[in-house]
Amino acid sequence: MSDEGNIEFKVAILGPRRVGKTSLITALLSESQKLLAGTPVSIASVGTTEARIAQHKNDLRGSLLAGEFHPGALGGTQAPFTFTLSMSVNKTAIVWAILDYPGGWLDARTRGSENDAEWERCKRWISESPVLLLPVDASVLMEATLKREKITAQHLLQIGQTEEMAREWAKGRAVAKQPGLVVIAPVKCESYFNDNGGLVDKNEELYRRVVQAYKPVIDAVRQEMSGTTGLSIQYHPVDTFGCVELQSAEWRAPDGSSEQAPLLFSATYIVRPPGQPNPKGAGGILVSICRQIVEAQSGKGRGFLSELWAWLTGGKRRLRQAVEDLSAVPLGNRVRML
Ligand SMILES: Nc1nc2c(ncn2[C@@H]2O[C@H](COP(=O)(O)OP(=O)(O)OP(=O)(O)O)[C@@H](O)[C@H]2O)c(=O)[nH]1
Ligand SMILES: [Mg+2]
Repeated sequence: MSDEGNIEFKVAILGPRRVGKTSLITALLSESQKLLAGTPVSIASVGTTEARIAQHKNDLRGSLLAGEFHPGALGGTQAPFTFTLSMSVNKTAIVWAILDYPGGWLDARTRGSENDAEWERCKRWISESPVLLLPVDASVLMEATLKREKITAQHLLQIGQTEEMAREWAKGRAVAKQPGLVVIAPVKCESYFNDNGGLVDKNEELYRRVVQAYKPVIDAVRQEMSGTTGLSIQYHPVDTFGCVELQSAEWRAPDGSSEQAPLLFSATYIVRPPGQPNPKGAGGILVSICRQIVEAQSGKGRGFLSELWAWLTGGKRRLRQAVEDLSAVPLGNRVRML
C-alpha cells in the first residue's frame, strides 16, 4: 500500500503465547528511535501505537518496581493490533507496520472458531511480509535439562506450528520469486550474556540450543526457497528488558497428570539495580531489514522490495540515504548468519 508520500513495509511475527512477541515489537520500535536520534530522520508512532507502547512500558515499570518479576504477570495480547512507526524525511515516509496478535491463535485448539476469519487476515499479512520474526523464549530452552523438560520446551515453543507457518511463508516467497529475511530472535536472554550487565556468559550454549530446536523450521524455509535468491536467515538475541536476571526456573507436572504429559514451566526474575530498562539487540533487526532493502537494488526482480527501492530512488534521496546509513550500522557480535 503506497501513495506519493509514504509506503508501508509489513513485518510479520510468529510465536506462541507468552513467548515475548509484544515485548519484542516494543523493543524494536524504541530501539529504532534510539538508532535514529540525532539524524535528520524523524521517527514517530502512528495512531494508537504510541498509547500501546506507553501502556506496555507502564506495565513493565510496575513489575520492575516490585524488584521481582514473573513473566506471567503482564497481560497477554487479546486481539490483533498493528504497531506502526513512521520513518520520515521531508514529508515522505516508510511506515514500518508490525502485526501483533494473541499467540494462542497459532494453535487452532486455543484460537476458537470465532477468531478464524481474523486469523485468516493475520495469515494474509504474514504471507505478504518480506520479513518473518521468530521470537524464542531463551529461558525455556536453556533451563530444560531432563528429557521430559526438553520435550515440553518443544511444545511450549510450538516448533511444529511454527515450522508449518514458516513453510507457508517461504512457499509464498518462492512462488512470487521474492527475497525473504527470517530473524530468529531469542528473547529473555539477560542471564545468558555478559555484555549488558550480566555476569555469566552462556551465549554459545544458547546459540547451540536455538539452532538445534529450530532446525526443522530453518530446513523447511531453506527447502521451500531453494530455487530463490535472496533468502537470509539470521540470529538476533534480544534483551527486551535488559535489567533483570533469572533467579529460578521450575518445571512442574500438572496435578493428576500422567508421566508423559507436558510439564508447566515458570521462571522468576530479580531486578538488577537500578532497575532501568536497558533493551539490547532489537535495533539490529531494523538494520538487517534496511540491508534487505538495499540489497534489492542489485536484484533484477519485481515485487515489493524492488518497487520500494525504485520509489526511494525516485526523488526520495534523503530517505534513501537514511535507509543506506541504517544498513551500514554494524550488527554487533551477538548477531549470527545462519
Ligand atoms: N526477562 C525477560 N522477560 C521478557 C522478555 N521479553 C518478554 N518478557 C516477558 O515475557 C512475558 C510475555 O511477553 P509478551 O511480550 O507479552 O508475550 P507475547 O508473545 O506477546 O504473549 P501473547 O500476547 O500472550 O501472545 C511478559 O511478562 C514479558 O514481560 C525479555 O527479554 N526478558
Ligand atoms: Mg502479545
